[in-house]
Amino acid sequence: MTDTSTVSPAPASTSLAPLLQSSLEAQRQAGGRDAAALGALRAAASVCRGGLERRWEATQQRDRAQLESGSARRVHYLSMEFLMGRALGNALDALGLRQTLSDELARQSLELGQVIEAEPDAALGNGGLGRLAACFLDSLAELGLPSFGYGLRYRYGMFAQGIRDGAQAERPDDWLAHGDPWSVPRPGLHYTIGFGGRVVTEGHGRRWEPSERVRAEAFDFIVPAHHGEQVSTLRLWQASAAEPIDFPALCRGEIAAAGQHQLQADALNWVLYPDDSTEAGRVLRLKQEYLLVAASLQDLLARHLEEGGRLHELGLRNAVHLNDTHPALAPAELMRLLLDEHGLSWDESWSITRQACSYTNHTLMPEALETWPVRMFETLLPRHLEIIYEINQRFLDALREQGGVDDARIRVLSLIDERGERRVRMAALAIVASHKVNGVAALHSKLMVETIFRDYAALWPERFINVTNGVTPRRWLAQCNPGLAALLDQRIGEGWRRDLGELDRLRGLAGDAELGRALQAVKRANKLRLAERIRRDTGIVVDADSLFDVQVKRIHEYKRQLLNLLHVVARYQAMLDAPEGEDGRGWTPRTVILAGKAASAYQTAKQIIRLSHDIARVVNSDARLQGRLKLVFLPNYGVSLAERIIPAADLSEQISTAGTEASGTGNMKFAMNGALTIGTWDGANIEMAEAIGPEHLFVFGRRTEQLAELAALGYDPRLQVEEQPRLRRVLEAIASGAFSPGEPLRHRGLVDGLLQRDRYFLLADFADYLAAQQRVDALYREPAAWAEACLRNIAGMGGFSTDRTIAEYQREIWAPAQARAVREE
Ligand code: 26R
Repeated sequence: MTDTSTVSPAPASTSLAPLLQSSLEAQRQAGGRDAAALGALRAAASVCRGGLERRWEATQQRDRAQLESGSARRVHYLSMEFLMGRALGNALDALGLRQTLSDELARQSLELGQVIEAEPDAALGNGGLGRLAACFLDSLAELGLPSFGYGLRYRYGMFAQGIRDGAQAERPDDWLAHGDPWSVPRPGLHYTIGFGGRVVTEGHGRRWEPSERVRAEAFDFIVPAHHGEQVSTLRLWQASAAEPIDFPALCRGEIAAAGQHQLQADALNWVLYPDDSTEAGRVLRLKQEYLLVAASLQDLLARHLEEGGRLHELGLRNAVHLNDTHPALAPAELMRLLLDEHGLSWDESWSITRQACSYTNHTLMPEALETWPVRMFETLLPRHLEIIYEINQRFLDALREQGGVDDARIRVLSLIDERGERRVRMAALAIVASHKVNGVAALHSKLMVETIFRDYAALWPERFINVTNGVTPRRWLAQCNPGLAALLDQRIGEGWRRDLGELDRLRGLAGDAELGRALQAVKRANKLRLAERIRRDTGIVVDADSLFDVQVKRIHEYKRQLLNLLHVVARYQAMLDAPEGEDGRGWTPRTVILAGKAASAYQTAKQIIRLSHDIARVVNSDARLQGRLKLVFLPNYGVSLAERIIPAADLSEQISTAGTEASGTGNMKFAMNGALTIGTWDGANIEMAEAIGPEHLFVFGRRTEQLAELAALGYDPRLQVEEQPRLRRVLEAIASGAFSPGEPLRHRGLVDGLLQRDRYFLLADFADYLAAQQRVDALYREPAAWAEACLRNIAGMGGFSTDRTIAEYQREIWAPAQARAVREE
């Protein structure tokens, strides 16, 4: 283990032209346009990396100076997921090289777009939580906060989704197949991570003797600011065997055994654990979580000491943020380091830990709250279990001392769940060890303290706060929608690029008919591009003048893609009943676009994908509709596909059951790009509606309290069906095999699930959803009014930049004053 920040990076080239030329020549001879694009990508990345590495060095120096003065803390953002997507376009913009590269490529008869598209996505995440972490790094850089993101360098990313016979088929995502031109290996930087073994008493203290050791090596991905020279760093850990070959075993001729260590270490980095999974692989997941935490905290500590920091100041100068509970071992590991390796007292160590740690919750779903069996801790992390027991003991003793807590209360507050197999409650550990805990949208934060964390919030009300999510406007506006960006520059100036709040200036221009037409022209061009992509990927031809109605996100029952499909079927049936439209004004042509991955073990989600393909086959080939309704499922949704889809959307579907979507961030991306939202009163939809003006969104459905009431009265979905003939017809068609004639019972299970329980209240919201869809049709028939509403949506989105979000984290959680306040508690 060594110096943490001054390891000199590998030399990188600085001038574009010669590098490009030689690499293109070589590739051209090797074969084909794809090879040429890959070669150009490699060359361009290498040039960018040179610039990025210079900025990285300068940032480390500047950060040190800033930290020495005590005016800032370094933020360490620990996350099992970072959905970074592609890097080239972002790097070119940050470094001001886009035009230069584009010109150079033109001389070689290549287009920048092709080169950008040759880059695979870095998909080291599952969904919202991972993409949020990536947007956060962008804003940490932009705001110039001394910061490191810490994650794992998975060999395979989120699986690639194919569709075979209308069903999801998973393939490994070999994102490193053509090398990794962005990462900066830090060969000098590695730490030892232990697992298993036993704990021994040594003097007054305890010492862990692990039975297995792996090495964690650092690979840096540099994240640049766009309006300044600062960068943030994503440091990804890769495990390798501490001793790659078991030499004695090899000498005994036991070849397979000799390679065991390496194999075990490699497994730690194989693949990102999917969010819904089976028992198999759980041990691996816990080991991955510990690998992340142990390597990151050793790195933090080494840097702190190397910079001359003293141990007792560690919490004042360093913030450790837990992105959900996945890195919640961090407080236990930090305690272990301070107690066992540095000899601090319990009280000193605990105070430092609480100053450093803070935690964000990203879901209220009880099934997504992490707990780990005590027996797994006993075998894998015995010392951490002792520490967790002691944290718990002291916490519960203090409560009993205060008085007024009975045993029932102690049982719900305890870090150990004693019902059934004993388990460690990771959220409880994260809450007790943190000075701040936040939710990700106003409603979510309110429900968090009223439901899952109610008992802790009663103890420490001031510990729980809200910080509403955002998205980076660099990737999600400037880069993905250059047409709209140019239009904004022209009409409100370029200030929005630094301060998204300036979008507010559009409000006064919303009624400007010429601007409305210009916006529509931009949208139409984006739709044509998407239509081409749809044709290429699915063979389906869609009309760019139809309303593009889009729902893209992970497939999950609570997100209610199935409700969307019920609407498609209802519309299909109504179109056949009344070809001239229900009001005689004809049907507004629609293209319904779905995309998203289902967790490989999540059968219901996979069934929804299957159903969407079955409905699509029937609807898309029915000539009676004259092409006025199409349904498309675009495979392999990910960051880059989102960048293509979102700017082309007219309508954004944000239709989760009220009270279930913590925030959503896709909702923000769509509205910022001039789509109108059809949505429930849930997550950040609520704050968007308030910022935009609720009359400019299509809000529908029962609210959280109304659903609670309905449930309390004993919700019976079958009553909905009895009262609503349209709903009955839709369900009958699906259940009887109208869309799966070869296998009529194929979708019976989905329909039965709705009739028997309907956990997410699809049937209760169905009628209102259809009514809202009719309002959508009506407004779309008035292009000027539609365009005005779009402009008002964009105008209201100024507050949803992660620059605002990160500024709030800084002020409310990470600022030095927040750490100092812990001491006085
Ligand atoms: C393995 C298991 C513990 C696990 C469960 C759930 C792993 C990952 C998840 C995914 C979660 C927590 C997630 O992605 N949540 C999403 O976070 C976004 C960013 O805050 C929100 O916008 C979104 O509403 C929420 O679902």
